Amino acid sequence: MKNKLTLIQKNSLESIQKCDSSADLEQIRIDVLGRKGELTTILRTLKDLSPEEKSEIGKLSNVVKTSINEAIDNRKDEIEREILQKRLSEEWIDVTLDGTPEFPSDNGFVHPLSQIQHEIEDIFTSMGFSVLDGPEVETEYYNFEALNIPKHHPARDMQDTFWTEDNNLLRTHTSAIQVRGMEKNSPPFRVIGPGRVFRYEATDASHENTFYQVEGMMIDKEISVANLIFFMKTLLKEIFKCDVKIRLRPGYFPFVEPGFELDINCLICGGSGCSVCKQTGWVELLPCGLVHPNVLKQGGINPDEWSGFAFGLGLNRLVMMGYGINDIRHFQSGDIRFVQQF
Ligand code: FA5
Repeated sequence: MKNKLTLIQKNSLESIQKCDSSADLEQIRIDVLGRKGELTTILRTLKDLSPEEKSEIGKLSNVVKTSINEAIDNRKDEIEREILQKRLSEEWIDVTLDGTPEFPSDNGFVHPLSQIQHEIEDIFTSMGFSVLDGPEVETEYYNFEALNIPKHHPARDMQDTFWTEDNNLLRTHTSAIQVRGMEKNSPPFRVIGPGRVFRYEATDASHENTFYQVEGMMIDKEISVANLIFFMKTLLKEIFKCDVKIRLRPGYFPFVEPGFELDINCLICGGSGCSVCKQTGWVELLPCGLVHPNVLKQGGINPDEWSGFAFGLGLNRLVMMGYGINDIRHFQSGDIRFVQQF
C-alpha cells in the first residue's frame, strides 16, 4: 500500500508539471483525489489493515494529498503568470503613437469659410499684400461717404442694411476696410481686408443676409486694368487649382471707375444652368475696378500721382463653387452635419 501511494504521488506530480491548463489540473485533482479518484479508492481498503499500519498509511496519505494539492495550486499560478506574460508581450501599446482620429471628431474643425479665408490670405501675402481688419459695426462715413456714396445716392438702396439707434450700421461690404487702409498706409501699398458683412436682403439659394467678403486694394504708379486682371486670374487659379473660365462685364460701383463684374463659369452645373447660377451658367463672384479719384482724394492720396485697383470677393459663393454646395443658406443653418463634411 505504501508503494502504491508513493507511485500515485510520483505519477501525479509528473503529470501536474506537464500540464498547461487550469482545466487539466482540475481534472487531475478529480482523477486522483476525487470521490472516485485513485487515492480515495485505495484508502477505502484501509479498514483491512492493522491499527499500526492504518495510522502509518493514514499519515502518508495526508502527506501525498497535501503535496498533490500544493503542486496543482502552484502549477495553476505558474500557468496564469505565463498567460499574463504572453498577453503583455503581444498586446503592448506604444503610447507615444498618435491616436486614431474618430469621425466625427470631437476636437472641432476649421469652418470652410475660415479655411478659404486663410487660403486667400496666404495667396495675397505671398504677393506682397498685408491683411487688415475693420469693425463689423461701421460709421456711415467709412461704409458709404468715403466711398463716393453720399447720402441720398441711389447706390445706397442696393445695399440696404441694419442701423443702430446711434446711426451706425452693420457694414454692408468690406470696402469700408479700403478707406481705413488708405488712412493707415501711404502709397505704394497692397492690402486685403476679409470679414463678415450684412445686408437687409431676402434670402434664396445664392443670397444671404450675413455673408463674408474679402476686399483687396493695390495703390501704385500707373496701375491699369491689366494689373487687376493678372491678380484676379492668379487668385482664381490658386484657389480652384485649374484655369477657371471668367468673363468681365461692366459694373457700376460709385467707388471705382471703370467698374467690372467678374463672373466665373458655374462649377456646380459646369455651365449648363442650375438654381445657383439662376440657369445662366455664370456666377457673379467678384466686382472690381480702378479706384475712383474721389475715393483716393478722400483717403489723402493724390490721384494725379497714384492709381490703383480694388475688388470685393464674395467668400460664400466661392466656397459653394469649390465644394459643389447648392444652397448658401446651409452656412448659417447651424446643422452640424453640414460643417462636419469639410
Ligand atoms: C460689393 O460689395 C462691393 N463693395 C465690391 C467691390 C469692391 C466693387 C471693390 C468694386 C471694388 P457686391 O454687392 O456686388 O459688391 O458684393 C460683392 C460680392 O459679395 C458679390 O459678388 C457676391 O459674391 C457677394 N454677395 C453680394 N451679396 C450677397 C448676398 N446677399 N449673399 C451672398 N453673397 C453676396
